[in-house]
Amino acid sequence: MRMNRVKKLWREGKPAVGGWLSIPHCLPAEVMAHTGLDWLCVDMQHGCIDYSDAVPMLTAISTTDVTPLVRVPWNEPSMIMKVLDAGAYGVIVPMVSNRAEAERAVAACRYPPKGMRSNGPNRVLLYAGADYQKHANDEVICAAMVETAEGIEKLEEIASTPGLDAIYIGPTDLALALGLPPVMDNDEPKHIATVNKILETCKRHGIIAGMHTASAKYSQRYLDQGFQMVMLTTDRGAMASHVKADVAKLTGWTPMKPVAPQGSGGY
Ligand code: 3PY
Ligand code: MG
Repeated sequence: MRMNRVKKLWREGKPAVGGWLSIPHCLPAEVMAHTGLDWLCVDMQHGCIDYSDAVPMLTAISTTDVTPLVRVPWNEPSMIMKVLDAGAYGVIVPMVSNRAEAERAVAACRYPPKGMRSNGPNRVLLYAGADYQKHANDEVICAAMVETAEGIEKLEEIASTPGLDAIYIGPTDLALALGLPPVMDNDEPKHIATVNKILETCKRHGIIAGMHTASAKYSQRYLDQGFQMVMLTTDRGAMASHVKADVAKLTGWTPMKPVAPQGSGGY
């Protein structure tokens, strides 16, 4: 089976830095796959992306060794299985709040007897190779997002779910769950304490801690702390911030005022 770069890095005790895709086309996906990142996540929850967009995006990523991941819209086994069949080497499952939900996500990622994934690899056979089913249970990443009040409360039972590879933090939903404004790179003491607790819990249970950020500064902070799955930038965010920075450099003209200035916590 073709290597899962992220799993390999984790087995070597190294971190994996990734990017986020919310633009529904193969070209930004391919461009992002040539930037040095270890993984890219096709965001079907909040990105403007449906299944027929996701498939060519996975194809574009697979022209490189970047690990293709999908954030599914919800903890729904049929969609988890469909994106894995289409070539995702892992899923990020939003809003996982307890052991039963974590088990449901894991089971959808694993072939029997470990789980309930139905056999029907499609595009993934072209990407991974003919021995895919033999290795898929070990190589496919199942990451559960902890970002709800119940998930924070039941962190211990989620982190100890057999077969779960990682807990990935959604900082803005986490902030809302803590009664804070939905800020992505967050310095609120309550937020920092919860993030630290999730990291410590993941380490104790021998699973990977993942964090979503909106800047290199915060990515570096979480890497230094020991997060092994860190999201650096998004296609949409990178495009907007790069153009805005260039616009600000020019003199001798008056740039248009943006109609919708980007707030915090956007994608
Ligand atoms: C959040 O901030 O809640 C996320 O899910 C980030 O993707
Ligand atoms: Mg979220």
